[in-house]
Parts: sequence; structure tokens; C-alpha cells
Amino acid sequence: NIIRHTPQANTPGATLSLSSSHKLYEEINAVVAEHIKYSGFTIDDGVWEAIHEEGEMKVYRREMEEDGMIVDPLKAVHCVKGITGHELCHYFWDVSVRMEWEGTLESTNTVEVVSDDTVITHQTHKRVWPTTQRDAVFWSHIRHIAGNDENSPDMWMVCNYSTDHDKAQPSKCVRVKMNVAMVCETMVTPRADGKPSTREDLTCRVQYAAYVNPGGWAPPSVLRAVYKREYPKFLKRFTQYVTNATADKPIMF
Ligand code: 16C
Repeated sequence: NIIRHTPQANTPGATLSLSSSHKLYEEINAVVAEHIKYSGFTIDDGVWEAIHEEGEMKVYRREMEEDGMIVDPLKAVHCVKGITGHELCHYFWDVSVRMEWEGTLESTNTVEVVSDDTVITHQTHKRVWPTTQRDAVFWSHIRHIAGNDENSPDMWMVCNYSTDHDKAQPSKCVRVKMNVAMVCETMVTPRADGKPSTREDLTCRVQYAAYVNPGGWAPPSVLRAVYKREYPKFLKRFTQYVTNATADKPIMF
């Protein structure tokens, strides 16, 4: 059973606060629409190769090269009990808590608050020996997609997509390009006693997709070893972080 809820209008992403006159408006909507189109929570085994399975978490990749660089797209699905898709997206988008769960970061800096649902961030990642350190500049947008029926369910999503910004000039790092999306759906098991839902009644379906272009050469064996280790680690650590952070809080539908 999927029960749909209308979130409070004053939370980021609940209603679109990004202005249609902003220069990123068209791009953000196009990227969001593309991710929604491919958010079926199912993986075509003929195309995707499983690289990690652990409980409900399944991580897949496709080996791909562009101009001699490894750009393997990554897709993962997960099911987490006790939290909502809104909560998962809220903490994924909230830059103020990112250092608490993101294990690949050295620093993060918000260079522009575009609107209540969109920020531009410049972040520096930890160096991976023997490669040059990487940094990234991207807009991050949180959005609620109100569901109408079984074919268009209620979803929350966050997109992180590379961009340029005057306040994030090139540094000693090599700049990566990314197109990342987390899309979530919340399932609620109705209580037999008709009482309000508790966390025990919640399951969140998560789909995470990442395309990362390393921006410059890195040894393929190192790069593939790093992402094989880091994506599952991220999914485990981040979902555990949200479970802990929300345990004693009212449910945020
Ligand atoms: O989505 C995630 N995090 C978001 C908030 O930070 C955001 C970030 C996307 C990751 C972009 C990749 C940046 C390159 C990382 C360099 C490697 C650092 C490893 C440090 C190990 C201690 O959307 C969760 C991200 C989860 C982990 C991503 C790992 C991706 C590795 C891809 C390989 C890039 C080339 C590195 C050169 C060796």
C-alpha cells in the first residue's frame, strides 16, 4: 500500500520556490524530468552489472568510457525501514549536515543560495593516491513530485548537477563533472487499529543514480576500486545517519 501525503508548503521542495526567471530554471527542470523518467526502481539486468549486494541494497554499474576517461554510470536501489523519502532527501540536500555523513569530503562551501529549494555548492574531496585531488561545483535541488495514481506515485528527489560559478574559481584540484539523483518513495502500512502511523509502519524505497566524469585521467583500476568501495559505504552510512537523526523526531511525510 502506498499512502500519499501532502507536505507542509513551507518546507524546502514542497512547492517549487525556484523562480522561472532564474537562468538555471530550464536546466533544473530538464534534469529533474530526465531523472523522473528513469526512476522505475527496477534495474535491467541485461544492461546493468551488479557490483555489490547487501541486504536490501543493490549497487550496479555500466562500464563506459568517454574520451579515454572512465565514466561508468552507477545505479543503486535500497529499501530502508522507519524513515520517509522526504526525510532522506531533506538530509541529502541539507549542506549543513553533509560533513556528518559524507566520507569523501575535505570541505564544502555554499557559494549561492538560489532559492528555498536550490543551492550552489563548491566542495573539495579527499585526495586518492596517486591521483590529483578532485573538486566539484554543482547546483543541488530538492523537489516533491505529488503523485496522482499508481503510474505517477508521490516522490521526493534531490539532483546534484555540475555547473560553473564565479565564487568557485579553478583551484589546484581537477574538477569532476557529476549528474547525481536520489529519488525516494514512501510506503506506509496502514495500522489495523486505525491509529496514526508510527516509524514501524514506514518503508522508504530509494533509487540513487550517479554519473561522474573524473575530469582528467586517473588510473582505471584505482578509479573503479574507489567507487566500488565508496558508493556502498555512502548508502549504508547515509541511510543509517538519517535513521539515527530522525528516530526521536515526528515523522516528516
Ligand atoms: O552523492 C553523494 N554525495 C553528494 C554530496 O557530496 C554529491 C557528490 C558526488 C560525488 C562526486 C564524486 C567526486 C569525486 C570524488 C573523489 C574520490 C574521493 C574518494 C575519497 C575516499 C576517501 O552528489 C555520495 C557520493 C558517494 C561516493 C562517490 C565516490 C565517487 C568516486 C568516483 C570516481 C571519481 C574520480 C576520482 C579519481 C580517483
